[in-house]
Amino acid sequence: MQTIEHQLNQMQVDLQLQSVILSVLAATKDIAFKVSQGALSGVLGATDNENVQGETQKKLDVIANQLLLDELVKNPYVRAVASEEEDLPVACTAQAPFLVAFDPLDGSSNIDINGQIGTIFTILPAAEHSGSHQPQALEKEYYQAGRNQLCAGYVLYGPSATLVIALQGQIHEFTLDRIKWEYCLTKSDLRLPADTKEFSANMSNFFYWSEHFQNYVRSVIRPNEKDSKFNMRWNGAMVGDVHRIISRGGIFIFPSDNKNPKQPAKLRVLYEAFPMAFLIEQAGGKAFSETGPIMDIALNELHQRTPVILGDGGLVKDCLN
Ligand code: AFP
Repeated sequence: MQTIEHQLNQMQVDLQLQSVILSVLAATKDIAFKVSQGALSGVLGATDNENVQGETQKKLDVIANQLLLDELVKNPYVRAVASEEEDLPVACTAQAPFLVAFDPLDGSSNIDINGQIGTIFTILPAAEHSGSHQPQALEKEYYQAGRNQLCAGYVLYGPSATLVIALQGQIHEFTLDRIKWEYCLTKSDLRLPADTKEFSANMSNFFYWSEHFQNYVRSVIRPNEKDSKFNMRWNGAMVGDVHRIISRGGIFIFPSDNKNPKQPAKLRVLYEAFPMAFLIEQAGGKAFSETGPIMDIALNELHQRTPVILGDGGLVKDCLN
C-alpha cells in the first residue's frame, strides 16, 4: 500500500516541504487517536476559555491546537504557525521557508455527539527577506492571496480518518491505517463528480440571507416537472461537507447574513476558505466569495472572514448568477 511518505517522494516534493507536511500529519495521528477514544481519553466537553473568535473553546480544540503547535514549532522549516485558536502567529524558526496555518479542530460543536470533525491546514511560502521575528511582523507575512498556497489539506475524523491533500496540481485521498498508523493512498487524482443534485447550507440562516440566496435555494427545492429537486445535507462541520462534495459532488453555500452586522460572514479565510478553495479547484470545482474567486482574496487580517460558495462549477455559476 502506498503511504503518504512514498507518494510525496514519488511526486518529488521539495524535501523541506515534505518535512512540514509530515509534521502536520504526525499531529493529526495523535488527534485521530484521541478522537477515537472519545470520552475515554478525557477530550470531550468545554473549557472555561474563549478563543480569539469569541467562541467557547472545547477541550479538544485546545488539545488539537497544542499537538499541532508542538510538532511544528520544532520543525526547522517552519517560520510561523497561525491557528484559528491563537490571536497572533506563533514564531518558530527565523528565516525558515514556510508559513503554516490551520483550524486544529473544525466542527467543534460535533465533538460531544461523536459527529464529523477535522483538521484543516495550509502551507504558504514565507517572505525571502524577512524582517522582525515578532508575532505582529509575522502576521503581515500571511497577507498573501490564496493562489500562493503551496499545499492544503484536511484530515476528517469520521468512522475512519481520511486525509485529502492537494499540491503540485494533484489531489489525493489517504486513509489512516489504524494498525500501522500510516496514511495509505486510497484514491488518486480526485475529480468532483458532476450533476449531483445536492446542496449544503445552514437553512436556519435563510431569513437572514440576501434575496439573491433565498431565491437560489427556493429555485433548487421547488418541485419542478422537468428536474428532480435537490436533496440537502448539512454537517455543521465544513470539513465533512467539503469531503462529501469532493467525493459525491454538489454545492456548499455559506453566504453573508444580517444576523450580526459586525460580522456578516462566518467562515475564516485563512483556516477554512483558502485551503478548501485550493482543494476544490484542484478537484475541478469552483470556490467563490460573493465578489470573486476565493483564491484571489488578498488577506489583510489574520482572522478575516468571507462568504463561501463552492462545489461543482456549473452549480456555483447558477448560484451566483
Ligand atoms: P466550529 O468549528 O466553531 O464548530 O465552526 C464550524 C464552522 O466554522 C464550519 O466548519 C461550519 O461549516 C460552520 O462553522 C457551521 O456554522 P453554523 O453552526 O453556524 O451553521
